[in-house]
Amino acid sequence: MAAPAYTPLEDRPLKDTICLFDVDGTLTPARLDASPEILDLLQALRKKCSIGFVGGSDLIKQEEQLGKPAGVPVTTLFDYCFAENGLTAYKLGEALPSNSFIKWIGEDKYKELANFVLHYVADLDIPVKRGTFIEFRNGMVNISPVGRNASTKERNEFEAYDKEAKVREKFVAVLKEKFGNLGLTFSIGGQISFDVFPTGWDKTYCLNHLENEAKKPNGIAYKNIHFFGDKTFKGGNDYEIFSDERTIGHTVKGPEETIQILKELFDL
Ligand code: M1P
Repeated sequence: MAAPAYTPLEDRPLKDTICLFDVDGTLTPARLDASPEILDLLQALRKKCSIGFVGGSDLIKQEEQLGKPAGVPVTTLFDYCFAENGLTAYKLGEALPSNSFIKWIGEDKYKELANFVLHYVADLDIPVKRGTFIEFRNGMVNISPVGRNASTKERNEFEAYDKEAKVREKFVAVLKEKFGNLGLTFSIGGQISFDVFPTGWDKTYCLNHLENEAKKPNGIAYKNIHFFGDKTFKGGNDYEIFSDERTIGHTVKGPEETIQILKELFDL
């Protein structure tokens, strides 16, 4: 596919409508590539309204899952690209202001948090420890008592141990007590770790960019913001944006259902 041509946003028939899509499980099967069918449908939709994706992982991942199968950069496929929930953002191929965990928290407070975490891990008596107890990411830190270098077997064993010993729950309770005033969210999502990020830096973060757009001269104030996601249940990472009063939420079981709903809603 050549980089798709597009009509200026303000000239589209539904110019105050935007469709935002989660990536994994919504535009693509989990961790896999987008199909030619959904890529074509998105370009047909783009003729009618604005389109964007909002993914939790970084742009490299979305490039692999969306851009590579289309054979063009992902930033040419969507009007808005929101990687890491919008901490990295593009509008019509141009970068919008970015943000990061370290910018937000500052070096001094981060050092205090990291030092405390490493001391706490050092004092933990758990069956196995490996390496990388703090993984520093752009939008968050990920903390793991066993360490992110754990093998698959060690992961499974830690997960089973943690169900009984509640290592992560207790760790999070202590951190909330000590650093609760910083406005951080602690989220136990996976097997061996928990994520720490500023409260509100979920997928609703990307809506800030749309609000900023509306304030620009000739900027569009989107009246209808459709959001499509598969993890829209409480505790799922689509929940906050799905239930936000600024969006019209759609729950899908996978890309096939996204296609079906888009065809019905937008007469495609
Ligand atoms: O997607 C859920 C979590 O998956 C991983 O967690 P773990 O390594 O503990 O299984 C991490 O990528 C984590 O950040 C993420 O929230």
